[in-house]
Amino acid sequence: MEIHKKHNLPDIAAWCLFFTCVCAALPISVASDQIYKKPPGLSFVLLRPGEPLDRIVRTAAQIVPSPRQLAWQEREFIGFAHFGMNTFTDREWGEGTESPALFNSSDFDARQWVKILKDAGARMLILTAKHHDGFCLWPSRYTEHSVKASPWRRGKGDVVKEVAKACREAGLKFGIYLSPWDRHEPTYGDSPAYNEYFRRQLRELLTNYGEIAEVWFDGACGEGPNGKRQVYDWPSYYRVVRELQPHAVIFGMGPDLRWVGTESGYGRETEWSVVPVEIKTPETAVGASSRKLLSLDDLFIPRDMTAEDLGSQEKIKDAKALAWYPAETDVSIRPGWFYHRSQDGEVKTPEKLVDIYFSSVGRNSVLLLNVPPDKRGLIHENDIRSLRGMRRILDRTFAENLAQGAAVKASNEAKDHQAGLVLDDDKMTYWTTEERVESATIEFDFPEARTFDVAMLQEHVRVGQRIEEFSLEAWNGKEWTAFARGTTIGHKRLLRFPEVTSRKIRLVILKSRSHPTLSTFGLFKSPS
Ligand code: FUL
Repeated sequence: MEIHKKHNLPDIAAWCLFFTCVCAALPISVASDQIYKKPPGLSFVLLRPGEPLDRIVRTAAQIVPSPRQLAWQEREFIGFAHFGMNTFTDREWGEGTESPALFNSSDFDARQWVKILKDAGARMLILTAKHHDGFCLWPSRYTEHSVKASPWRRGKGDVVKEVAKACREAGLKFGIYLSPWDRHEPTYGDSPAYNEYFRRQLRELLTNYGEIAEVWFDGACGEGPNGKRQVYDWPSYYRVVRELQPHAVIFGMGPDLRWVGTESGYGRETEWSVVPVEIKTPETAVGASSRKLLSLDDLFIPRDMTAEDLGSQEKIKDAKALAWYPAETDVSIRPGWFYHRSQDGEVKTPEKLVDIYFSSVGRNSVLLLNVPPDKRGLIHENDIRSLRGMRRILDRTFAENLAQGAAVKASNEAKDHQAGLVLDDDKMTYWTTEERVESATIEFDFPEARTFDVAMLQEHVRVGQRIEEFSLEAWNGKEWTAFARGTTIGHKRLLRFPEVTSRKIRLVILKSRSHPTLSTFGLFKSPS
């Protein structure tokens, strides 16, 4: 169990939740008292077998993101750079037999990558430090198959270092993709030996390049030269990450972030950040360290989470454990992940990228957009054009929140959480209802009629994700008519609908797992 320094839940509720859920399932000795000095906000709970559904739903509504998950979520849009041996061989998956002599960029400029992505709105950049072919973009001590054997910068270059530095200079976070599948490394398939090799490489990357904010683990696995299938020791990889970069989130085959389940850029309409997770039995995992509180890291078993419905009441009712495990949506600006000249004419249009933004960031996910640098070591002009076009549309769309200036009132308000707080710019303030009030209405009265076709809703996910169903309605002088409907909101929900002109609108929260919260409400008009 992860203990956070934040205390997001009402103290008593958090204490009880923690106690019932964790102690019910763990050996009592695990619950050593020094752990309980401060009730934590929980990102992970074990459920007691046979727990009634209403209790499970209430528990789910109180699970919160860990500080590192929250920081990641608030970044919203991340750049991805697939660059490596495949850039030069014109392939997507190398075989590991490629000569390092092929790796050579004439105009390599990491600052250009970072500037382009930052201008597009990205707040972090993840680099493929090693893809499946095993070629390392940094001069690893543990292999010769790296930039140091290449002609680029006469073998003295380090792509990871240059990209990390460019990110730091520009104020972007930096993340690494390190492929566990390695088609070059001779120890691959000899599981203990390769696990050690992989951990050493992780250590190099997490030690020598400053802050790393995300570590991306893909699950691809194959056989080594010995004909044996490699067995990855995931928990030992997580331990290296936690030790060296405790603020980094682990994506994919790790316990912090899940793959949304498609590479199209389109997330789910209904996207719960709290979902059932597959775990080892706590008794097996606890081992000898009875004084140590278990974290999800100790118990986590990676599994396929690509189904359409992951977090509905139907799905959580038989769960053994629930965790805050949000979705990251990866997609490439081109058909391939790596640069291919033949795809220069197939770069996604600005309009397509905007649609992807609405369907990822706007569906309670984080967008991870891959923009692969070309053989020169630069982002191609066509990609730049599309990114600039996307940014222009987004900037014009979100230039003015047309809900500002409205008189706001709600059917119910908790003390210090007035309805008007949804219009301030402070992400820490929010509207909520009194406990047990799980459906509510919040009304916006404008001084004059306003025209809009985009809505933005944000829950205050620091206290959990709760809203299950809502509608947006406009007053036409006689009655309320719905112009948009939705299910989950989470960190951010963006909705597009045919233009509406009205003096009065309302958000109706039809169903919520606990008293609903809303930290931001916005109405916008997209450029014609
Ligand atoms: C996949 C890899 O096999 C692709 O080459 C790419 O890196 C993508 C982001 O992840 O699993």
